[in-house]
Amino acid sequence: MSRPWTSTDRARCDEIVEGLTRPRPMISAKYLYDERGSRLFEAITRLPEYYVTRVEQSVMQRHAESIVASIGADCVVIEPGAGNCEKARSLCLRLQAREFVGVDISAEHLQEAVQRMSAYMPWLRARAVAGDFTRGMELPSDLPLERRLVFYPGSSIGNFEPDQVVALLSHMRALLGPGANRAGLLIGIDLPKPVHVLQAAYDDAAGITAAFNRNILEHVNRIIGSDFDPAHWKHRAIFNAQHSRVEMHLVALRPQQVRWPGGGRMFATGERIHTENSYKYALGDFVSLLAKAGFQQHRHWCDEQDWFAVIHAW
Ligand code: AVJ
Repeated sequence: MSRPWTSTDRARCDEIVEGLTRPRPMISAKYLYDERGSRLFEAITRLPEYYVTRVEQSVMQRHAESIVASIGADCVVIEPGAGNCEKARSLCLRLQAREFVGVDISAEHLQEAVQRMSAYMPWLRARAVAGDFTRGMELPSDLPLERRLVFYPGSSIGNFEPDQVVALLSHMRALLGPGANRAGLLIGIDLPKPVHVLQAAYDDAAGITAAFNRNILEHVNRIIGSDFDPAHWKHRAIFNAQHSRVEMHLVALRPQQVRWPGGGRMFATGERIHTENSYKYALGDFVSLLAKAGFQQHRHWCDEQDWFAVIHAW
């Protein structure tokens, strides 16, 4: 590695090792998204079984006029976890937004995506900010305080624990700035639906989600210097009805010793590492969380099967 070792690297290592050495081992879902993981996730969004992206897009398309009318003109769109900015691009176009700020941990790709946006919409001032919004990042100091809209599509909020969600939503509300002139929050929520649909969406026939899940081990190997062999782990997705969430796990296919500098642990056959929760909120439950975070009013739009909701809250 050519990059100098930083205190953030240290914190990441400590966090991962702490999770791996628990009686019920886990790795935070954010480590699914290295370079390869992000590419695999994009492949997931095109799978026939993964309805999430397609249904959200169809809701945004079908109800575009009404969504745009609800939000209003002259917006400053802020997107945490912007990635390739594809969803923001069509939103900014429809809204005829004034400014766009994409925030993401990996700034390189974001920078390119943001440049493509400005090329496509010459009137739009588009900028990239490197940062982790869950840890409180800084927006450009010259960003207008008026008419701010936080855009959080894709049901990404479903990856957080319900007890973190209110804090996160409050944080988003704080980004909107003071005053009554806020444009609000536009957020995508994946709703509860038949278990076989969820099961297929998180365990597709082509095995892309399995590769995506196993790839977390290669990412972890690079971060903490461990020697996980992904071939010795099987992908498992289960719907936990009690918590209304899809869980991803990696199941050990044989007994194995995994080592890393300064430690390691034994895994027995069948032992699992929990890698992701994807919560499915009933609309009313999510609206209560929004209210707790200070969003008193909302409008929402769904597909005809009520699989996915796009909510505008303010
Ligand atoms: C990016 C968090 C919305 O939970 O559906 C896709 C991630 N995990 N397949 C989701 C994911 C497995 C995805 N989110």
